[in-house]
Amino acid sequence: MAMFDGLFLRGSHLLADTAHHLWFPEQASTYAAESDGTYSMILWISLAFFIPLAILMVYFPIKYYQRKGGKATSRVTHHNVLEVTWTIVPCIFLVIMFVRGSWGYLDMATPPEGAKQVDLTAFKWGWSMNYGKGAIHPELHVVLNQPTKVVMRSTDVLHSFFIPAFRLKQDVVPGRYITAWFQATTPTPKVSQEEYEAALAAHEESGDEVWDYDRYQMTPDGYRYFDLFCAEYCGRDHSAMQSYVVVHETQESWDEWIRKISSRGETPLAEYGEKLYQLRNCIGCHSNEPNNILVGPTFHNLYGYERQMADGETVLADEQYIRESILDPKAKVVMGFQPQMPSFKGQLSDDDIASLIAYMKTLSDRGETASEAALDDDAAAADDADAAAAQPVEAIAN
Ligand code: HEC
Ligand SMILES: [Cu+2]
Repeated sequence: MAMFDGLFLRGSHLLADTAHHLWFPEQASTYAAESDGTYSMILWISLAFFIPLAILMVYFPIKYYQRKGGKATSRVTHHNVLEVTWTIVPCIFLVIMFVRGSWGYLDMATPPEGAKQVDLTAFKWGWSMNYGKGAIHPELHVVLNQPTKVVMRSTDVLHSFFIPAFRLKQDVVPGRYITAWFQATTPTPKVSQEEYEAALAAHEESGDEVWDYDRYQMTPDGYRYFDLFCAEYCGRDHSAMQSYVVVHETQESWDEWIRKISSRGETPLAEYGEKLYQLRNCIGCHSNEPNNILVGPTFHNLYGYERQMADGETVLADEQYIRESILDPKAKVVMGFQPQMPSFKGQLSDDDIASLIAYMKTLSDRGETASEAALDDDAAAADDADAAAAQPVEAIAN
């Protein structure tokens, strides 16, 4: 807001700069500087009032303390000039804070025309970004200097979408769509090839299942990133509800990444299924080891075994059952568990589900038994998926 920058920014800019280096993270979006400026202005005004007042509150009782038997003094009830001053002056400061805060808020609340849209789903405990055409990923990828609009929803409880470097924090309230926008001004480039290979080697050696972003300071594709946090306490793994923001320098680089995540390509089903197991955060609720029960049952020896349902029914965990468990988790609830699993309807393609099932088979000693029948089932399932894809609106509403 240029006209207000002139009015209010100048004075607080120098102080904002100091504060910025002391306690703010990097400013990486168009409105980060304005946000810091407003914050600093309010901070310094508050301190300018608080410090003298606190000193006087200590000093006056000491200075005017009357011992017993002292002479009575006259009572002062009024001093018009003083009272008018201490009303008007703070009022002016309050109006300045309000106006500047409102301008900043309006700017943040109004996505510019033509902003690129990303659909975001927040869930216990992770983030899923839908870029359209089946490109779904937990990382948020955007293009430098291009406004991005994030349309958010939550599948369960209240979460809060927070990117400190962009000075963007927005509650994601269940049951409604919520929009936020930003324009990134600092790229997070790809690391050098040597550095990337070193990280890949270290990852290989560690034997870790999941990529350790903090340790390598890059994404599994070798990009630097900004942090994305959940800023609203939302349950057991709230503190792990993080994601990563990559700012591509060019549209081409972004396109290339989207192509890379869009499809399985030549990757074998089971291998891709394992990747989805991590990317779609099944891993947050389901382990793949024997006897390791998280929020949901382990995938170890799930496929091909009889499952006991909460209503007493017994079901064989075949393709059909697993597919239903993923698309409509509440249809059959496993004995001893809460119906906490979100539906992945409209979120996983049929190829994705086939991949996940193939992965579960590798985790089960009965993985081979039903694989003949599976081929037929998969074909039938593919038809279902095509039908579902033809109704995207319904899928999203679910
Ligand atoms: C928020 C936690 C959560 C997430 C995330 C989650 N699940 Fe579940 N899942 C559960 C719970 C709890 C159950 C058991 C209750 C039920 O049957 O609904 C379950 C049950 C299942 C079952 C049936 C298991 C059995 O023992 O019979 C399958 C299959 C399954 N989930 C697959 C998946 C897949 C695939 C993903 C990832 C795409 C996933 N789940 C993500 C919580 C979760
Ligand atoms: Cu959360």
